[in-house]
This record gives sequence, structure tokens and C-alpha cells, in this order.
Amino acid sequence: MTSSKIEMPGEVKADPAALMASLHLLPSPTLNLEIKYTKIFINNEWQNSESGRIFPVYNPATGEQICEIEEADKVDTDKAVRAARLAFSLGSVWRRMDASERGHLLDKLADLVERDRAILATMESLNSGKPFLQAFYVDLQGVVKTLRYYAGWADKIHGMTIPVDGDYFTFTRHEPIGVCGQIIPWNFPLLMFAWKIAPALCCGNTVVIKPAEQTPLSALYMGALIKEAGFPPGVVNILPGFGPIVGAAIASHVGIDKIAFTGSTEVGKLIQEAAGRSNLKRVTLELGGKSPNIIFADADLDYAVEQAHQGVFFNQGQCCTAGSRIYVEESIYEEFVRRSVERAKRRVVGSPFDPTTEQGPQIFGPVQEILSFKTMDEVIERANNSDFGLVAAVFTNDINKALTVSSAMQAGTVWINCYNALNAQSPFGGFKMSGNGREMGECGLREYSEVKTVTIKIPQKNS
Ligand code: NW8
Repeated sequence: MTSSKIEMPGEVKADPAALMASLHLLPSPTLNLEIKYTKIFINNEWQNSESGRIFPVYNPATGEQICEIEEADKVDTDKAVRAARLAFSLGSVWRRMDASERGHLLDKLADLVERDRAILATMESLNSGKPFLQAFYVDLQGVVKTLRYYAGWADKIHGMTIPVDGDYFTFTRHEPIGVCGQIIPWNFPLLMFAWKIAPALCCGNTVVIKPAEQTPLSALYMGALIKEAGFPPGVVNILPGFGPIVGAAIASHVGIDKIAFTGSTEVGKLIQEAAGRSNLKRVTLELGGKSPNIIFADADLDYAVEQAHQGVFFNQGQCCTAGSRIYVEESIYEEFVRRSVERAKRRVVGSPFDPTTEQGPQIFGPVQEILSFKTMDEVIERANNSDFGLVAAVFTNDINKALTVSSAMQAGTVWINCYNALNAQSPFGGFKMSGNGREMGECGLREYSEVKTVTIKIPQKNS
């Protein structure tokens, strides 16, 4: 069995010549990949759409059609919600399952993802256009780590006993919310699938999830692994389809208790509105950003140029975290721009299956805006002058500057001398219009549980 610890050797990552010399050590894409799962996944079964409609899925690198997928609509959503409600009903296999066993199932799912890591990375690259090696090393590693992290939490979610006033004994229970609707984007199809289902299942919820219409393949493959791992029918239901149809049906469904969405601020507003109008389902949103990256003159210049470059270009620039506003201290501004332009020109754009490719097909373009600043107060003010607040970064070797800026940033994550340093253990989410709530880490559990207070009268002997 492979391990999620597999990482590309550093020298190979950094040097194209070393990369070519080490090709035999690197994973290879799965040849003649067979797309087996093209249907709607409800109750651990592959189902045709009630409408009979199908839709095409394309390889964005070539424009070729990969396959056709059964297209879910409102009726299929109703079916999936019924299955998820039944799976969540009191006394069901899922509700009666030991928490440790829920954790074991998530661990089992991680084992299966590791087993099929090359297949999944190939599928992810084929369908989203991201380079295969990035899919293999970044996305697949993130998926396994996310599943294992939440596997460990499943039997460690406990409430409190509270010293209340009066003759009472009070304790709290952190219960699952119920049926969770989840809607995910096309930029990290598999990683976002894991970020969504892992905390939901860890807490004992059931799930109705819609992958992006452009990238449903890896999510559907996960359906097969979820069934193989032994999750009971109805615990995870996967509805390939379109936002205005399935997404809207999920957001307004009265049989859904919570919705989690990752995508645009524009659609986030529609989701929150639909949630409010229907049944006030709980809402968590991970939306866009326009994130600042602040470079002080004392930073290691070559390192900061490379990090700022990756910060905006990683994943074809298709990242909620993209650091698109780069503020550089005046004295190093010209040199920073010169080196950044030179670096961007060297970026290797090509076929996702070529191991030297840094960037695959483009959908929307990454724009690296490099601005100059004079003082710390000024740059803080300008960096925060945005409706968004997802992430921010600062590069400096002065601990005081680093801490002052990190405290001042209106952003859910601040990176000091690094970028896109995401992990399963830390909360991730937005200030302001970048979203509501947090995913990952212990904070992520709160978004998938309801706290129940239970108070018991303690009869007194003499009353
Ligand atoms: C969850 C995620 C990760 C992880 C590692 C490296 C580079 C970029 C990303 C990333 C658990 C463990 C590791 C990344 C992922 C998603 C977005 C932006 C960057 N994630 N990573 Cl939206």
C-alpha cells in the first residue's frame, strides 16, 4: 500500500533537469483510463436520471468529450434527500453505529483512495486540466490527509458537564445536524469533495452532494469507493448536474438541514437567500477572494518572488486563495517586478500529462498585479480595502512586522513567509464576503454538529 506521506523529492520539484533524470521514480498516469461511473449515486446504487437526460463531460486540455453523465434534476434530488433522510432516521444502521466505527470507515475510504491514487489523479487531471503530478502529489495527498484527520476525530467529539445554578445536572451532546447538502467547484474537484464529506460523516450526518457539472468524474468514482468501504446505503448520495437546477433544489429543499457551498460570492448570496426562505437550514460558504500578498524589503527576494508567483499561478490561477494583489516595498519594487516577469515567462504551459508542465489549459487567466508601497500603515490600509477576506500573506524577516501585519489583516488565514500552506488541522474560511464559517481543523466539526443541552432535576432528600 502506498502512503499519503509520498512527496515529490525537493530537488526534483525545483530543477527540470533533475525531473527528467528522475522520471522512472515518479508516478505514471493510468493508461487507457476507463470511466466506469457515469450515473447518479443514490442509496449506494447507480441510477439513471428520472428525466432521461444526460450531459457531456469534456477534457479541457483537448476539448474532446470524455463521456456522458446522467443529469440529475429536482426529482432526482428529492429521491436523494429521501434516501439521506432514511439513512439518518432514528434507529438506522448509521445512527446506531459506534462513533469509532464511523472513524474506521473514513480510514478505510482513505486506504481505498491510496490504493487507487494513480487512477484518481489521472481522472482528476483528465477532467480538470491540472497537471497529473500536481493532482497526484497535492490533491490526492490532501484528500487522504483530510479523510484520515476526520477519521481520528469521529470518537473524540464530546460535550461538557456544566456546573449550573440550582439542583440540576446539565450536560451537552454534540449531535449530527442531519442531511447535509453540499455543492463543490471544478478547481479542486476531489479535494473539495473530501473537505465536504469528511467532517460531515465524522459527525454522523448524511450527505447529498453535487459536484461541478464540468468535473463530476472523480466524485462519482468516490461513490464506488464509499460503497466498497462499507458506508451504509443513503449515507452519501451524489447528484451530478447543474447549479440552477440541482444546486437550487438543494438550497431550497426543506428536507435538507444544512448546506455547505464552495464557489462564487454571487452564488453564495443566492444559496444563503434560498436557505433563509425555505427552512433556515444552516449555511457555510467558502467564497472568492482578492487576496493581498505583502513583501517587505528585508525579505529573501528570490524566495518571495517564487512564492508570490506560485501564490497567484498555482492551479492555473484557479484558486480561491490566489494572491492577486502583491504589495512590494518601494525600495525593491523595480527588481521584484523584473524577476517576477522573468519567472512568469519561464512558466511551462503544456499538456497536463507531460511531467515538466507547470500549467495546463486556461479557463480564466491569472493576473499578477504588483503594486508598490512606502509604509506599513499604508499597506495595511490598502490590503484591507476589499470586500473579501479569505487569505493574506506577508514576507519579511522582521518578526514585529510579521506579527503586526498578521494581526491587522481582515482575512481568515494569514501566511508568513509562505503561501498556500494549507493542512487538515487548521481552520480555513473567510472574513467579510469571502464566506461564513470554517472548514477543516476542529472548527470544521462545529459546522456539522448541533449542540444539545440536557438538564436533569436532582431531587433533594428534604424537599
Ligand atoms: C488539505 C489540503 C492540503 C493542501 C496542500 C498544497 C498546495 C495548495 C493547496 C493545498 C489537507 C492537506 C493538505 C491548495 C488546496 C486548495 C486550495 C488552494 C490551495 N492543499 N496544498 Cl483552494
